[in-house]
Amino acid sequence: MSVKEERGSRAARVDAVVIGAGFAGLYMVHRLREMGLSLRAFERGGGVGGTWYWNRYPGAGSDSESWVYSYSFSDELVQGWQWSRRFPGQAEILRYLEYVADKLDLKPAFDFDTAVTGATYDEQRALWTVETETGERVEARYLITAVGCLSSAQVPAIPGRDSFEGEQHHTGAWPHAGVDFSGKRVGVIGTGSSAIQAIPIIARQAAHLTVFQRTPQFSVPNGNRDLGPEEQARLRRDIRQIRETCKWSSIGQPYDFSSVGAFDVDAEERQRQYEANWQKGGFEWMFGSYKDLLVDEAANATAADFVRQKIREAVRDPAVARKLIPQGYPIATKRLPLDAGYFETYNRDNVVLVDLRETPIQEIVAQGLRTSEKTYPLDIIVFATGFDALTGPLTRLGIRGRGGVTLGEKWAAGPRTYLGVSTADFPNLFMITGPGSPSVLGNMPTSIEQHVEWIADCIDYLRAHKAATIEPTPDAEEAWVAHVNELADKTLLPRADSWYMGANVPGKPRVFMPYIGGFGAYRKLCAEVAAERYRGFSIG
Ligand code: N01
Repeated sequence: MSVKEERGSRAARVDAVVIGAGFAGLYMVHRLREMGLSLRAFERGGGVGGTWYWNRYPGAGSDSESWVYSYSFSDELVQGWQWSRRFPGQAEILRYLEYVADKLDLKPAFDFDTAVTGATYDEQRALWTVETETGERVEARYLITAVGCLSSAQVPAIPGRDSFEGEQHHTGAWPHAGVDFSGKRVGVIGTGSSAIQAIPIIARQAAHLTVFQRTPQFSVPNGNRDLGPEEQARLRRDIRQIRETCKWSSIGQPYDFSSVGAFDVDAEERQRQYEANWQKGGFEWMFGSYKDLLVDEAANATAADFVRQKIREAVRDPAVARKLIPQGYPIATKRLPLDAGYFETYNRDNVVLVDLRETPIQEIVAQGLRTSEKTYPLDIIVFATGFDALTGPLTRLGIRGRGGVTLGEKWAAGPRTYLGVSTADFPNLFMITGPGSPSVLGNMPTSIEQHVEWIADCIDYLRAHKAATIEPTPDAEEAWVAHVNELADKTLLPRADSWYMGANVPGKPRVFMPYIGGFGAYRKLCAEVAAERYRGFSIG
């Protein structure tokens, strides 16, 4: 049977449509199937994996420890898998998701290579009609997006891009066959997390690397290492407790969060603490050091100064170090990257740093990239320029709610949701890790599991009560949006031009999009909403 015929035989009317086959979509499909719902699931990629299907650039991997960067809902899945490294690379994470998909037999539920191009709500029948790029239309009671937060690649509109005669790739749409950098002159645009992972590796492979930096980034060593047999055994023994800690922690991680303020100790002790945590590596450097680094400017400055000094020590040429040292925004208000030898890479003879604040990009030409100073001849350009975060993956689906209004229209001044999982005038639409939920501020699998389970329970409730629809009341949504903003304003995070703020996408409204009240607190709140018969929702 051809793929087309097989698709043709699939149901055109189902209980639920799920979009996406990453961590979120796989678990959602599993839960809905277990509940006995009929469903269709669409994935624009050729296989499972989501983020890890697309982001195959050199050095791509997770900044969450492997043993928590996975599902916790099934003991069998947990015990049947062993991670090799503290921070897993892209290939290992993809293998893990393949393992889960095969173990739970999830692949047959998906139509791969099938992008959703639109979804329209029919108010009379309380049904969604989902359209795909193959021209198929499927009707469903529930529409569930599992499209990730960082899956809509942002390629800057630099004049002349199409005239470039070499290869050009965005980190988030990397060729599956890989890119051969050997003997090549490579340009990387951007210095965010993706670039900071890729640059040390590309520098070792390429003949020459030019890094085009607009904003210098703070970065902390990841301290990655192989997991030895003893650590593996300890993790297997303690994993339940570790995962339970994640579920109630502020960022879905099992860290030893500090309860001490930066000025509760003297400068010498601070230095000792920062250094000790620096040697351990990972985000604990931030969260394990002092509790007030994201809310107190002076406390934050002590951490920022520590990293600035580390950059000075790592980079031999003081002029290059000066360009690399971030100024003008508090540390970790742009998402803090973790690295393996990033700053040291600038000591290599084959690496040049171009400060775009001094010499901005003018255009891309056939043979390379021209700044206001000169033309850099290049064979390959890597766009490590990030994503239209949080809202982009949703608005591009072409979802139309009541009255034909699109999500993009409704969110023209910034995303408006209730709990980050639903939005008024879009009944029975559930967004896994949508804007207004903690999502990207913590460990994604922890956030995803909580949302999937909450959505599954909600659908169960609706079916048990023979209810046709659920959607937030405008008042509840208004209050949630205000709450999300109010919490963000108590922190330093809105101070930076970050993708959390939409600042990396020209014309995007400047609004802090995720919920920063803490993952554990959010989980509790969502549970209370459900227990109070879905407080803030209207059920029809
Ligand atoms: O994207 P980014 P990313 N001209 O937006 C620059 C997650 N992630 O793909 O700062 C020149 O952070 C831009 O400059 P500026 C993680 O949550 C996780 O690196 O806007 N430069 C910036 O330097 C992360 O935060 C992992 O001035 C331009 C860079 O491009 C998120 O994904 C690994 C430009 C974009 O940085 C996004 O990371 C990787 C222009 N026109 C990613 N436009 C792990 O867990 C943009 N830039 C390991």
